[in-house]
Amino acid sequence: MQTITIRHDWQPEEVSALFALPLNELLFQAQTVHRQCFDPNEVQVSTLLSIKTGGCPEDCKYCPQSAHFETPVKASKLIDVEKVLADAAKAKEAGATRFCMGAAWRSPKQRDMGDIKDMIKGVEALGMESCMTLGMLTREQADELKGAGLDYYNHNLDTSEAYYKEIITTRTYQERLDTLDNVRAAGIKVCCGGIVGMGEGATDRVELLRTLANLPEHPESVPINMLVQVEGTPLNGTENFDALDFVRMIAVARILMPASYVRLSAGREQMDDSTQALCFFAGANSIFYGEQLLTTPNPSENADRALLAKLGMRLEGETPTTSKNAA
Ligand code: SAM
Ligand code: DTB
Ligand code: SF4
Repeated sequence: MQTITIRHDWQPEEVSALFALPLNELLFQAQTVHRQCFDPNEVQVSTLLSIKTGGCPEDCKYCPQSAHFETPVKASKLIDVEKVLADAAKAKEAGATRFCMGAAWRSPKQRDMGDIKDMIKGVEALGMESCMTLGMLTREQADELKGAGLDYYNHNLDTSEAYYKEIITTRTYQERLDTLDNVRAAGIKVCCGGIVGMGEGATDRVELLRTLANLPEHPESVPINMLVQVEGTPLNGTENFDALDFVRMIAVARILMPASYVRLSAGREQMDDSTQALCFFAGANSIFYGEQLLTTPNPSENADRALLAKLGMRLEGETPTTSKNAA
């Protein structure tokens, strides 16, 4: 079997050339790489929960949770540990293997760290993987979360460094990279990706994927989000992003980061089955599972089970014979 090469020296022209391939050629290359590292019929599923919603001091132009914009999201405090663990148990029952907890913070406050660590310990005790996304972390905070048993930290670069300034003014790209370094140094697995459909150009998509692939280590998980447009956010009303360009984004991510999980993330509620099927063929092998993302809708578990059954796919960890989606 051909050995897979993990590269960290992707050049702009090489990545642009992948995007420019005829779609069939690009999909064939991506599926070939995918099969060298993964079972093509398996999908890893994580369930999301917003543990602290809205009122965020950051001004990310896509986000309904920013306090800078009038959106339908109602702000609330950090929710109780018991409620989080009850939701995690339900997600496990439904088939999720990872529970991802998100907070609308610039960075966690020390006073909240006790509850955060209890949530991590509780999720681990259920036998699930834990993931948190809480904003920027210092090295000390990353060490503290690692000490509680945290498996993954999600912190997205969102777009290219050049376009970042158009989207967020309250923090820098370098601060995002510094948090990723802190998470990595603490020994936590990295979940890092971005959003397309924010009015960025093709070069910004090339640069986002190139930045991710040229990190010292590839993120173990790479979420590719399609912008979910929410009333009141500055990006609401942006021209819809072409579905096949989204498929290309997944395929190039797969080729650049062969051994990483590429997550078909936000935006599935607005996508038809054929687009999602093409994303899986392009190398997506992970999704958010459960009827809510953080504040916006996601397909229901039943709808996803039906889609996976139609595609002859199964949840990671389920054997073909015990697959609940066969029912
Ligand atoms: N506040 C923390 C932060 O920004 O890192 C954690 C939560 S934040 C909501 C997590 C990620 O959700 C963002 O980095 C962004 O990539 C994604 N996101 C937020 N709003 C979105 C939207 N409307 N459409 C697609 N993705 C979105
Ligand atoms: C990621 O890349 N996408 C998720 C998760 N990481 C935290 C969040 C998507 C949020 C979509 C908008 C919302 O539901 O508020
Ligand atoms: Fe706050 Fe995160 Fe939303 Fe930005 S993406 S406004 S940091 S919750």
